[in-house]
Order: sequence, then structure tokens, then C-alpha cells
Amino acid sequence: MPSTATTIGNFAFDNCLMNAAGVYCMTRQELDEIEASAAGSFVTKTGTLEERQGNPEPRYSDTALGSINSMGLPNLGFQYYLDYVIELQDQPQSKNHFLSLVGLSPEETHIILKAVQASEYQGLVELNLSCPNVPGKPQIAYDFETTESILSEVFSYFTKPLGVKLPPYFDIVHFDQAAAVFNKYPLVFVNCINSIGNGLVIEDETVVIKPKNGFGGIGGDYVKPTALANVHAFYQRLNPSIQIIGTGGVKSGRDAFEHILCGASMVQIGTALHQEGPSIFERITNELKAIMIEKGYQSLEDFRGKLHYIN
Ligand code: RRO
Repeated sequence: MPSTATTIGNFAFDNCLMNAAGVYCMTRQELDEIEASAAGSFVTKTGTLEERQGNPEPRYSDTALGSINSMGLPNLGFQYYLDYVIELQDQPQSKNHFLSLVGLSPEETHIILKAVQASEYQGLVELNLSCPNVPGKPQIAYDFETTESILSEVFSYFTKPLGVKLPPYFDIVHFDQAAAVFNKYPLVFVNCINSIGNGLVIEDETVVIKPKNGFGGIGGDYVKPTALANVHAFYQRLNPSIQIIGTGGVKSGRDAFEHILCGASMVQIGTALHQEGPSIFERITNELKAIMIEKGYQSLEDFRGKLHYIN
């Protein structure tokens, strides 16, 4: 039987598949269900300094080809998630986890990360530089100057394993510029991609979500080519010490296979997990293993990053 095991930094995972931040990860109950599923890990809902209610409902809608959301960063406050992952890390059978975090300002981000640094948490942190849905707050990683100033400050005090969640980029020059920034810092991973920000879905004559007059982050089938392009562009440009987590448009073993072929070491599932629930991890793992058997691959290393080009 082939293995879908993987590593990120010094952390081992029995399976490369897990949830994407924001989906099935708001409460301990939801996180427990992912922990008990075939997923190799979980990432928590992005936690802010204080608890947040988020935007008015309806704020998430499944659509024909995926999803649109403008949740607005509802969460129980970073301490809730930090306490939970610390609790789990002391349990013998626990998987390794990702704690997703961001402040509503650089100052808040530093307060949060300093608290994590001072805590007993030994796992991975995913700094979300790409939330598209908080009115008046731009997606941080589209501003390379702000991104660089945040990372440079963070690495003056933060020594635990840290990665960043990125928005999709759409221009080769932006891939070059973003990679040049990330290559200056001891990041353990980058996660490509967050939702494609500020799309608009209409049914009959009306938008399908209430916040921002219907504008929201797009996920699902719509985003897979953009996600694969971002995974591969960063795989080609980043220092080999910075691994890639692939997120976007994964609803089958074939989709996960393509992310890994583009260079992903771990693959996250958002929209399809929301639609299908945690049993999706077993289905997609089996589909991915069937593809590996058919191709004669024993492990992800046999094909990770080995995308073929046309000469
Ligand atoms: O909560 C959200 O509205 C949200 C976040 Br923080 C994010 O990073 N990506 C997204 O699609 N929605």
C-alpha cells in the first residue's frame, strides 16, 4: 500500500490531507471531529486578539462550482485555540497541529505572537496574511512593504515554527516579488491559496451573501487553476527549506495529486469539506492512493514537484 504520509518542518503527519482554515475548525467539537477523521492534522479558525462575531448572515453560500464567503473573521479569540492545541499536544495519540492567527493591526499580531512564543505550545503556527473579508482591512500580503515589516519584526522575537497563508497572486512579477520577501525569513511553509477575494455570485437578480453587498472570497472549482499556479510558482522560487501547503479546489484524489505534483507537501480542503463533512478525508485519501498504485508511486516524494512541461 502506498503512503500519503508527509512532513512539514520537523513535524510528521500520517496523511497529507487536512482542513483549510475557516472550515470545520471554529469550536473544539468541530476540531475533535477532524482529529478523529482520516485527516493528518487540523488547522484552527484564524484567531484574533479578542473574540469576534464576524459579519451579518447569510455570509457563506455553496454555489454550483464552489463557494463564496464573507465571514468577517468570526472566532473565539486566539487564547481559546491556543489552550486547545496545548491541551492536545500533551496527549500521547495526538496529531501535530497548525494554529492560525492574525491581529486586526500589526500591533495586535505582535501581541498574539508574543503570547504564543511565551506559551507552552510547541506546534506549527500559520499567520493569516490574506483574509479578504474584514471591511476596511486590505489583504496584508498584497502589500509587500507591510508584509516585510511584519515579518521582520516577528522574527526578532518569534522562534517557533511559523508559516504564512497567502492570497492568490496573478502576475509573474508579483510571484517574483513575493518570493523575494519570503526568502529573507526563516519561514517553515507558505500556504497557497486563501480564497480569491471579492468575487460576486448572483442568483436570479440578487447577491447570495449579505455582507459587502454580496462581495466575498471564492473557493472550490473556480479557484483550482489559480491555486495550482501559486503552489508551483512558489515551489519554483522559494528556498527549499520553505515548504508549500496547497489549498484550493480539492474535492478528489486527482485534485490532491495535482497539488502535490505542483510541489505541495500538505493539501488542505475547504469548500468540499464544508459540503461533505469530515468523511471526505477517507474518500480522498483512498482516491489518492489508487492513483499512486496505478502509477507505481510508493510515497509523495516519488512525484512531489515533478510536474512535466511540454518541450
Ligand atoms: O473569516 C473570513 O471571512 C475569512 C478569512 Br479570516 C480568510 O482568511 N479567508 C476567507 O475566505 N474568509
